[in-house]
Amino acid sequence: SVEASIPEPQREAWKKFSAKEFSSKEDFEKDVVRHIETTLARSLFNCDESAAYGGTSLAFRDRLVIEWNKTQQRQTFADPKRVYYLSLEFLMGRALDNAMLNVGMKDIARDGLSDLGFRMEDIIEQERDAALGNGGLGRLAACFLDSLATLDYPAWGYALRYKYGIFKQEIVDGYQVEIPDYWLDFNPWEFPRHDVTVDIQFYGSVRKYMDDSGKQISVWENGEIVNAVAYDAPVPGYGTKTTNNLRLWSSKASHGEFDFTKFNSGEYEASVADQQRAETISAVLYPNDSLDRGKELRLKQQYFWCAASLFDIVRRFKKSKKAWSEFPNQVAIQLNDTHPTLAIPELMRILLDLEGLNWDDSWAIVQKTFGYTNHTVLPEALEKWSVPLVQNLLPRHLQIIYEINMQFLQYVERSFPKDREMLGRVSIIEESQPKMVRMAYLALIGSHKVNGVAELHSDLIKTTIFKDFVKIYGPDKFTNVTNGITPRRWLHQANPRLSELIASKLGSYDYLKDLTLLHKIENFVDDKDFRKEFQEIKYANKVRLAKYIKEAQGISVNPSGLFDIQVKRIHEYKRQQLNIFGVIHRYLELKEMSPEDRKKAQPRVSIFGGKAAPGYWMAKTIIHLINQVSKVVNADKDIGDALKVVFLEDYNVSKAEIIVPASDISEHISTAGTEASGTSNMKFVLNGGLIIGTCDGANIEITREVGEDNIFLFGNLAEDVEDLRHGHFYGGFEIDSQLKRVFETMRSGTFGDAGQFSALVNSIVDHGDYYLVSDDFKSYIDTQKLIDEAYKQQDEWLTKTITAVARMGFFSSDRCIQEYAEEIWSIGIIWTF
Ligand code: B1H
Ligand code: IMP
Repeated sequence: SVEASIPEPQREAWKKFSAKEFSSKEDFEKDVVRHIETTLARSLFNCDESAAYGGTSLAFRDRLVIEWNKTQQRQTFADPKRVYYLSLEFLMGRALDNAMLNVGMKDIARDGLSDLGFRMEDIIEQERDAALGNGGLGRLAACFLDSLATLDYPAWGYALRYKYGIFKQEIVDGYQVEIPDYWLDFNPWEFPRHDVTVDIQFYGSVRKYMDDSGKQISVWENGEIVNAVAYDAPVPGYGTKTTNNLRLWSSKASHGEFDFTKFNSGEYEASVADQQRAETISAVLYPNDSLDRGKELRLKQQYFWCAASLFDIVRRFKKSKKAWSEFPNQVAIQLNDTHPTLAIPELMRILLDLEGLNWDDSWAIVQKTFGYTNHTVLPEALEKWSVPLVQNLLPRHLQIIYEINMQFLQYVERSFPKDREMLGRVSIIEESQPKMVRMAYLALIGSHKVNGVAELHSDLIKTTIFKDFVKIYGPDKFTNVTNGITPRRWLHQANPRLSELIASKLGSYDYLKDLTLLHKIENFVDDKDFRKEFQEIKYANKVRLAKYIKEAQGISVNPSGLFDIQVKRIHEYKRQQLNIFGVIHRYLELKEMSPEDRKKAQPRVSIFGGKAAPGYWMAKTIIHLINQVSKVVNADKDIGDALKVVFLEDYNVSKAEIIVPASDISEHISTAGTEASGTSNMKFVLNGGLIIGTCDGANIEITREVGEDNIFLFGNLAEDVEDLRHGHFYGGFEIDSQLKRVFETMRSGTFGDAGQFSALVNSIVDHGDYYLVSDDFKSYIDTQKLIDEAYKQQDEWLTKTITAVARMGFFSSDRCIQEYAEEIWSIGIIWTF
C-alpha cells in the first residue's frame, strides 16, 4: 500500500540490493546450499533427500516470488479487470517439477543437483501432493490456474487452506481404509499473510431501524467472530513471467490463541475448545465427489471462504477509488459449481448494509459480476441447504435470499401469468419439510452467464434442471465451455519423451502454448523413424508403470500386454462395476478355452484406481469386488499373462502422471448423460492411448475431433436413458444373459462370500438397474472384443494413436480459458515486458 512504500530517496539503495533470480547452474547451487544451511539449518553432514528437496524448492520459490512480486506490481499499476476463480477445491498435485518446467530451468537444476550428489527424480518424489480436491472439478481448477498465468491474465484463485486434503487410501484385505492426509508439516510453497486477516461472523441476529432520512438499515450483530488468515501460493505461467496468486484461507480463533480470561478463571478446556472450534472450519476437505450431504460445518466452510474472499476483492477494488458502478468492469467472479453461491447474498449484504447502495443498483452489480459453472445434473449432487440451518447460521443472508426470490418470482409471475405452477418449480425456496434453499437456482439467478462443461452437458442442463429458466431468461444466458487440460503438466511433465519427440518434429516447444499446432504431427504418421520412436515411448511408459505396480502392489504384469486403465473416483454412475463384470466375463471365457487358444488370446492388464467417498457403501463394495477378482485371477495358473487385474492404491495427481502415459485403452464408460465432461479422457488420448467410452460428456467432442475410427464407442445414448429406466420397472426386464453368467459365478463363491456383493448385484437385478449396466453389457464386451482384434494389428493401432494425438489440440485448457475470458469475463491480458 502507499503508506508502506519506501521513501523516494532511499529507493536507490533498495534497488541495488533487490533480490535477483538465479540463472546459472552455479547460482542455483549456491541458493540450494544457502537454503539448506540457513533456512533449514542442516549441513553437509545431515542433508538427506528431503532436505535437498527443501533447498531446491526454496531456491525455486525465490524465483517465483520475485516474479510474483513484479506481476502484482504490474497488475496494481495497470489496475485492469481481474478474474477471481472461487473454488472449494484446487487439486494442485506437486509444485516443484511444474515450477522448474514452467520457469524453464529443469535442466540446470538437474545438473546442479547432480553436482551436489542428488538425482533429480528422487528429489521430485520427496514432495507431497497438495491434494485439496476430490477429482475432476478440483483438478480442472488447477489446470485453469496454469492456463490463466500462462496466458498472462490477471487472475486469482480463492479457496480454503485445509489442514487435511483428500484422505490417503489403503487397501486392507481388499477393503478401502481412509488415512488422514496431514500435508502441511513442510510446505515451502505457501506464504502466511498474517497481515491479511479478516473477521468472519456467524450466527447472531439482525437489527433493523430507520435512519434519519427514513431509510431502513439492517445490522447483523451479536454473532460469533472467527478470523480468516490468508496463505498465498505462487502460480507460475509457462514461458512467461506472469506469476499469479492462489489465496487460501485458514481459520483461527478471533482472539488469536485461546481465551485468557477463561483460562485464568480455570476454564482451561473451554478456552482451548473455542480455539479448536474455530480451527475446525478449515480443517478438512469434504471427501464426497458429486454428493451433497448438507452438514452445518460444510455450510460454515462455504460462508467463511466466500466472505473472506469477497472482503479481499472489495478491499482491492476500493483502493482504486472508482465508483461502485465500475465494480463489474473491474471484477469478474466465477463460481466453480454452487459451492461458492453464498458469495451472491454476501456481495448484496456488503453493498446494501455496509456501503449503503440501494437494492436495484446492488443487484445490477451482482448480476454483472458473477458467472456460474455447472458441473453436474446428478440429483444427489445438487446442493440444497435447509432454511432453518441457514436462518441460524446466516440470518441476514437468509433475508436477502428471500428478497432475491420474491423479486424474481414477481418477475416470473408478470412474464408467465398463465403458468401458476412455474412459480413453485423455479422458486429458490423448495416448499418441503423443512424448506430448502436450492443453491443452483440462486447461483443461476445471481449470475449473468451459466455454463456447462461439455456440449452434451450444456444442452442437457437447458432441457432438464434449468428448463424453466431458459424460458424465463432466454437461451443466451446459457453457454457451453468445453473443459480442457493443461498440456504442460499432462504432456510435457508427465511424458517428457513424447513431448520432446513432438518438439523435435515441430521445430520447437511452441505447441505447449498453442496446442492446435499438434495437428502437424499428422504429417509424420507414415514416417518410419517417428513411428518407431512413438511406439518405443509408449512401451517405455508401460515399463515404468509395470515397475511401479510391482513395487506398490507386488503384482508382476507384462508390459507387452494391452494396458486397459480405469482410474477416477469410484462411483456407480462412472460404472467401474461394468468394467469389473466385463473382466469376470473375460476370465470365464479364458477358463473355457483350450490352452492353445488361450495362448492366442490378446493378453490384457486391467488396471483400476480411485477413491470411494467414506460413506458410500456401494462404491466401497465395488472396490472390494475388484480386489477379490484380482486375487483370484492373478493366482490362477491357467491364466498367466492372458489376464492380470490390478487395483492401484491411493490414486492421486502424481500417480496419474505415471499412469496416464502408459495406457493402450482407458475406460470412460459412464451411463450416457451422467458424466458432465470428464477430463482424464483428454489426458489419456493426448498421451497416445485410445478410449473405450460411451456417448457422454467430452467423449462426444473427442470423437468429433479424432474421428470415429480412432475411438471405441458403445452403449445406449443419453436420449434413450429415461425410456430404458422406465422400462425396467414397467416392461419385462431381462438381465443380459452373459451378465447373468457373471452373477452366477459370483454367487457360487468364486470371488469369496457372495453375500458381500449382494447389494451390488441386487441394485441391477432387483432394483431397476438405474445405471443401465445390463442394457449396455453386451455392447461393452463386444466392443472389448473389437479392441482385442484391433490391438493385434499393431501397425494400424499405432496409426490410430498418432492420429488421435495430432487431433487433440482443441482440448487445451488454454482454449477453454480464452473462451471464458472472451464470452464470460470480458478481461484482457497484461503484457509482461
Ligand atoms: C464434477 C462435481 C462435484 N461435477 C460436488 N460435480 C462436490 C460436486 O464436494 N462436493 O460436494 C464435489 C465435486 N464434480 C465433475 O466436474 C464432473 O463429474 C466431471 O464430469 C467434470 O469433468 C468435472 C470438471 O468439470
Ligand atoms: P492486494 O490487491 O492489496 O491484495 O495486493 C495483492 C498482493 O500484491 C498483496 O500481497 C500486495 O502486497 C501485493 N502488491 C500490491 N501492490 C503491489 C505493488 O505495487 N508492488 C508489489 N506488490 C504489490
